[in-house]
Amino acid sequence: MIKKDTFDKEKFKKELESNVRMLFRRKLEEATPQQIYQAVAYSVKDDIIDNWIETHKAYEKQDKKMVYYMSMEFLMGRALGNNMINLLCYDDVRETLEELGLDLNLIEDQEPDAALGNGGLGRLAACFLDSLATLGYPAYGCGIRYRYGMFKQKIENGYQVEVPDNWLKYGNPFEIKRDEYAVEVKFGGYVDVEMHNGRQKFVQKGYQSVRAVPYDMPIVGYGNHIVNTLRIWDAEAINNFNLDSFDKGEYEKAVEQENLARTICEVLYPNDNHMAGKELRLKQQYFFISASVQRAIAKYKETHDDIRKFHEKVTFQLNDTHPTVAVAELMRILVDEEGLEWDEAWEITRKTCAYTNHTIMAEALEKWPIELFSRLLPRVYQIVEEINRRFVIEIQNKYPGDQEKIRKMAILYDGQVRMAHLAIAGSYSVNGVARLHTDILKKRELKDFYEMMPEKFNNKTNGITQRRFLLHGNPLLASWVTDKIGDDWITNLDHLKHLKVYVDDEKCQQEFMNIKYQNKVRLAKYIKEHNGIDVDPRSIFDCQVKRLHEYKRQLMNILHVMYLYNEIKAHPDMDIVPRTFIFGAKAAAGYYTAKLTIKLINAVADKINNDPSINGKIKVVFIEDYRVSNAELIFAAADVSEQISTASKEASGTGNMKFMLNGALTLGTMDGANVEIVEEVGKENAFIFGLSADQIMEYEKNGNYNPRDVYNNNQDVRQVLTQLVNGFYSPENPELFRALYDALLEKDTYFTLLDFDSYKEAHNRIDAAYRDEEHWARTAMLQTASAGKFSSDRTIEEYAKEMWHLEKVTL
Ligand code: OAK
Repeated sequence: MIKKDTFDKEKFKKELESNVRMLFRRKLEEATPQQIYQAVAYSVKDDIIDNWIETHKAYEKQDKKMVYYMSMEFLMGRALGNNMINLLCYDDVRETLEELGLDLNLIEDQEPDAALGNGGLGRLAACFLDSLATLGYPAYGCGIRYRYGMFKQKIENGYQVEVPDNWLKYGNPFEIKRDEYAVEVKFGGYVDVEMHNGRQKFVQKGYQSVRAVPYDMPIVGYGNHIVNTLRIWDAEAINNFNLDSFDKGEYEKAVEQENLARTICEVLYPNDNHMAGKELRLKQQYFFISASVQRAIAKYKETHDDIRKFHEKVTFQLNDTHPTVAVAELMRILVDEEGLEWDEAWEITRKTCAYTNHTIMAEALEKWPIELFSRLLPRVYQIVEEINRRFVIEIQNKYPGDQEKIRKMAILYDGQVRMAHLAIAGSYSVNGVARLHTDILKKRELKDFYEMMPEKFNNKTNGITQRRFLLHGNPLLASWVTDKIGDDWITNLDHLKHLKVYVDDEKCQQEFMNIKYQNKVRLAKYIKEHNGIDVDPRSIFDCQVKRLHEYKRQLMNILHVMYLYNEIKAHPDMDIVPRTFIFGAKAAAGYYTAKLTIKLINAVADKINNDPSINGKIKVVFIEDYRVSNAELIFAAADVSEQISTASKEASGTGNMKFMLNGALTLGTMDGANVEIVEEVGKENAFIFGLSADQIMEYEKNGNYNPRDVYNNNQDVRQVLTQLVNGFYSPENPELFRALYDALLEKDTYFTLLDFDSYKEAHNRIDAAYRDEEHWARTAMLQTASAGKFSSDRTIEEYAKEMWHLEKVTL
C-alpha cells in the first residue's frame, strides 16, 4: 500500500482563495469555472514544485543515465486530474471542493486537452512519460510546443469541419518557461571551410536562425515524489538587428527570421500514419531536435568533462523516424563543435540513439527530397552524405558485388534521404511495438537490415498507463478492484490476475456489470448532451474509437450496420439484442476518403436513429471531437471493443488495451497487439475473425484478390454497396458515396469485402453471447483480470532493462 501524504483541507481552501484573488482579483464566489480551474491547478502545481526541484537535484547528484524521449507528438490530454491522482490527493481535493459547493468533474472539464499529437504514437509517448516517472527513471520528454494542437472536430450536416485548437488561450498553469536554456537553431545558408589550429572547420554561413525556448511541464510519478519533465520548445525571433537600419538586406533578413520563428511551432500536422512531405514539417523536426540535442550535450558537460563517454549517461529514443535527424545533428556537434574525429563521433552516436518503428504503412515512410534537405540543412546534409558513403561501404563489404542490396538499403537513393535507413544505421536498437509487427519488420519491411544487423532488432510490445485509463477514467471499477485485491495494481498491473478467483462468483459478476451499467449511463448522458440522441444503457455498447484510416476499416463497421438495418427492415420481428454502435474518429484534413466515411457514418446514423419502425433495436452515434478526455468515458462504458484493422496493418494498437482493461470484449482481427491480447485472455473469450496477416500478405504478393468475386456471390454485400450509390443514405445526392463504392469494387485495398462475412458471423456470436448474462459478465471480468501485461510500466521496464540500461533514482 502506498501511504497517503497528509492533506490539509483548510490550507488548500486558503490557497485557492488566495490564488483566485492574486490571479483574477476576485473572491471565490465570484470566480468563473475557468478561473476556479486555474486556481486549483496553481495550488496543485505548488504541491509539485518542491518535488520537481528535488528530483532534478537527485538526478544530478546520483549521476544516473538519462533517457531523452524524442517525439514530434505528446498527446497528453488533461493534466489536472492526472496530477492529483499521482499526488494521491484526488479524493481529498474532491471532498474539499465539495465542501465549498464545487464539483471537481466540472472543474476538470474546464481544462483543454493538451492535444499535441495525432493518435497512437503521441498517446504512447504520454503513457511512457507517466510510467518513467512512476518507476523512478531519469527521463525527459522532448517535443514541440505547438501553438495549435490537433484540430477540434465539429460535425456540421454530417461532415467533419476542422476548427483551430487554441489550447493556450487562457494560458497553461502547469508550464514553466525556461528562458535560461534557450538556444539558437540555424537553417539554410551555405557551408564554408575555415582553418582553426591547423584543422579544417566547417562553418554554416548566410543562414537564418531562430531562438528555441523551452517550456517545461511536470510529469508526476505515482505516489513516489518523483517529478520528471516534458520539455517542449517554442520558437522566438532573434532580435539582434537594428530596426532603424537602412540596410535593405539586413531588414529583409530580419523580417524573414521573424516569419520563420512565427511559423515553425504554429501547428501540429494532423496526419496519422501518413507523410505529407511539407518543408515546414522538416523545419519543425530539425528545430526541436537541434535544440534538444544541444541542450542534452550542454547539460552533460555541466557535470562531465569527457564527451567520449556521452553515451554512458545519455540515450536518445527516437519515436518513429520524425526525430531521426538527431543522428546527424549529434554527429555535427561532436565533430564540428567538440572536435572529435569522425570514427569516435560515430561510435558515440551509434551507442546513443535508438529507433522505434510505429507503422508499416508505405505512405508513412519518411523520405525527403535531397534538394530540400540540403537547402534547409546544408551542413547536416553533408554529414548525412558521409554517413551514407561509409554505410554503403559496409554493405559492399558484407555483400560484395551486390548492387541490389545497395539500391535497397542506402540512405541516399533516387534523389531522396530515407529517414528509416538513417535511423537504423545510426542506432544501437531498432524495435517494433508488438510481436507480430516486429516479426513483419524482420521478415519483410526491414528484412535486409535485419539480415545485416540482427543484433539491433527487438520487440517492445506497447502498453498503456492504468493510472489514467482505469484509476482516473473509471473510478467505480478502480475502487471495486481495490476492494477485491488491494491497490497494488496501480503500480503493478500484473496483480489484476488475482481477480480471476472472482470471475465465477455471481455476486462479483453482478457488481462488475452494475459498474459497467453505471458507466454506460454516464456515457449515455454525455451522448444526450452532445448529440441529442437517446441511447439505451441496456443495449450493447459496441465501440470503435481511433483515428479514421482506411486500414482501420471503420467503413467495414458501418457497412455491417447498414446490413443489419436491412435485415431488421426485412424481418421486423427479428430477435436481436439492442445494439448501440459508437464511433469516434478524426480524419486528416486532406484525407478525402476518410472524411467521406465520416459523412457516411453520420448519414447512416441519421436514417437509422430516426426510423421508428425498428424500435430502437440499433442506434448509431458519432461522438464529435474524439480526444483523450472523452475517450476515458468511452473505454469505461464499452461492452465491445472493435479492433478490426486489416491483419498486418496495425502495428500494435493501444486503444485495444484500454478497452480490455475496462472489461470490454474484443471483436478483432489477428493484428497488432490483438494477437497478444487474445493470448492473455484466451481465444474463447474474444471474437476473432478475418484473414490472417500471412493470408493478407500472400494475396498482396500474388495480386489475386478480386473484390468483384465477393460482390457477385454475396447478396448482402451487393445490397449495402448498392445503397452507397442509389441515394438510400443521400437522397439529395445519390452519387455522394460513389468514391467509397468505387474503391471497394475496384481494388478493396484493405480486404473489407473479403472479410465481411467473417465479420458478420463474429457479430452474430456477440449477439448470442450477450444473452447469457452470467457468461458475459464472467468474460468481461476476465478481460480486466488478464490485462496485466498491457501496462506501459511493463513496457518501460523492458526498454529500461534491455535497451537503455537505466537505473532508478532514489529520493
Ligand atoms: C503516426 C505517424 C507516423 C507513423 C506512425 C504513427 C502512429 O501513430 N502509429 C501508431 O503507433 C501506435 C503506437 O505504437 C500503434 O499502437 C499503432 O498501431 C500505430 O498505428
